[in-house]
Amino acid sequence: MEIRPNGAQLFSGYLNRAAQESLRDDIRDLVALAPLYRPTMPGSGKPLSVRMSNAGEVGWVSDQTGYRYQPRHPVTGTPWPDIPDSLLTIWTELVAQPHARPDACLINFYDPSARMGLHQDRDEQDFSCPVLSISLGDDALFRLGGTTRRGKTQSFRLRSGDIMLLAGEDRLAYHGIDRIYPATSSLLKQGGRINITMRKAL
Ligand code: MD3
Ligand code: FE
Repeated sequence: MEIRPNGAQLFSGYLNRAAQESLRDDIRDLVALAPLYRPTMPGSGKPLSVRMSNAGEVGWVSDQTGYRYQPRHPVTGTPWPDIPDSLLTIWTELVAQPHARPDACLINFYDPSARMGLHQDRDEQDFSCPVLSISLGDDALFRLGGTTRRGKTQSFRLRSGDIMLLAGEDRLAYHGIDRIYPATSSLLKQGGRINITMRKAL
């Protein structure tokens, strides 16, 4: 479903339970190789509440010196693992532009108290390439605004198995996660929420 003309599309319930379980297991294997770490804010060095890891040629990292894409894990120093085929298949199913291939896959893990403030994703080279986002685990309250910080915003509840495609004008929309609804999914034994985003960063 188009949630905005020429912009964000929400595929509610795109992944069935078996597909969610299989992706969950792929993410478990991935974070065994590239452990979740807690990024810090540029400037202040304040820790984010979301823990992160990546797959792909490059991964998005944040530390006291800034935000950037880099080829190695900031804590272990190891190259990021490959993006699992299961994720590349989903990209191929939903992204029309045949030349666009994701080279970065960011894994965000939210415990029940984690949030993500309103921000734009502007660290990628080519904003004409869409971002694909997959939600797993507990429900989240997602907020989508316009391309300026002080515009109207709309809120949506994202559930396990939902996929959002951010293309067109909404590729540069402000967005954030206001809250997690604890214990709303049984997918993750320890609770919490995983968000996977695939992008072309380079
Ligand atoms: C709108 N992730 O990884 S997913 C992010 O749930 C991020 O973890 C949130 O913001 C999360 O950068 C929101 C939906 C989403 C992802 C990327 C977008 C919305 C977006 C990029 C541009 C515009
Ligand atoms: Fe974002």
